[in-house]
Amino acid sequence: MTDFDTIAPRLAEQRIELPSWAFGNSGTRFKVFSQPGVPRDPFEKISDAAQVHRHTGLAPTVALHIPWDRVDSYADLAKHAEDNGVGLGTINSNTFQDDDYKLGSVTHRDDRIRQKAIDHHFACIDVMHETGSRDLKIWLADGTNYPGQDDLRGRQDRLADSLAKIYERIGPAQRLVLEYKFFEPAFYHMDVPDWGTSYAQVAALGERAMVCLDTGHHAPGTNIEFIVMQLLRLGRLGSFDFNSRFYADDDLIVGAADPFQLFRILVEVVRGGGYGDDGDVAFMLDQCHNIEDKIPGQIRSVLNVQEMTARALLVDADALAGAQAEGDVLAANGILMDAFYRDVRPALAEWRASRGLPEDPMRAYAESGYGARIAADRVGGAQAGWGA
Ligand code: PSV
Ligand code: MN
Repeated sequence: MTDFDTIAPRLAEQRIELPSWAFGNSGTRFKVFSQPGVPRDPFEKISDAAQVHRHTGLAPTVALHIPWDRVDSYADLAKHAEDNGVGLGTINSNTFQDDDYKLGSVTHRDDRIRQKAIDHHFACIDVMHETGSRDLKIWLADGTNYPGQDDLRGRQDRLADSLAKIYERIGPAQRLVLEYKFFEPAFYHMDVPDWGTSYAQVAALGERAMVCLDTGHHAPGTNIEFIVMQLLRLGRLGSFDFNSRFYADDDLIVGAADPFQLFRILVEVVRGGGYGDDGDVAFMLDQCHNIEDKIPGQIRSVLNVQEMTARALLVDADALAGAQAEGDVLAANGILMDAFYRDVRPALAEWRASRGLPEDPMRAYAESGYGARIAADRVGGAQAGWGA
């Protein structure tokens, strides 16, 4: 069995990007619950995100969503991030909250609306130049609700055409990452419903176009780790949007609903060379904390990813390869399960302490008084929400 000290150095390679929108109010279509101390602007979101990194050392960058995080000066926002010990990361576009996009954005039949959606991505690329961001992440709400509503193939062709225009605009060190989702908000078909469609579209663009895998965007029962393996094998896994779900796109804390699935995913990430300094996969969270406190919700999330990564690294790869070669089904499965059942929490607490981090980041945050301070200070103004 691999011992913890052997894998410990690799843990320092872990970087998990936080979504700015996780710190705003969120909810369902039934109710958005507000919480005291919620940020009123992107600067306050960054300050909150910085708390997660301060206590865990795991989350050095924050992803922005445009236009939710539009500011007058991105240089000032980047400076604010730097002053707080973090940086700005992926830029997420948004073509799902404008009346013009009711029937589609980059797939729309109307040239004007299609161009408007393309121009929005150009504006996001301008932001990327200012923030120094590497990735432009595109998730499209485009799709239809009723059979016959539109020509599926025509929409796919327009999608390809629009993406080509956007791709042409990104800089040589930047990447376009296309996220897929099997349903919602459209219910009959989505224009980018699955990894295959995303892969087909990005492969036609060029080498700096990749797929984003959001763990909540598959039909129940989908073998997500197989998709991870395949995209790494094809060299097209650009990023993860981590979260967990019981039913649909629940956006719950990663590793909460199905810890074993997170383990299986991370085993394939490690196996496929996607982890750490050797890989160029962006590990992002895409979650909402509707009823729990947001900052500790994010701390819990990055710790869940770290714990499961440690277990994935602990898999005895040589023994596993041996058992597989022998066709020893039970031994191979047993080797994997041994790593999954290892309780790495005490070793991780020690590892943190050895790096000057709190042994228990959840407790350290609670004792820091930051939550009470923002609740007292952030009075007045409009709290940020999903969509504001
Ligand atoms: C869509 O459900 C999604 O996963 C996309 O990543 C969006 O950008 C994000 O949620 C917004 O929270
Ligand atoms: Mn997502």
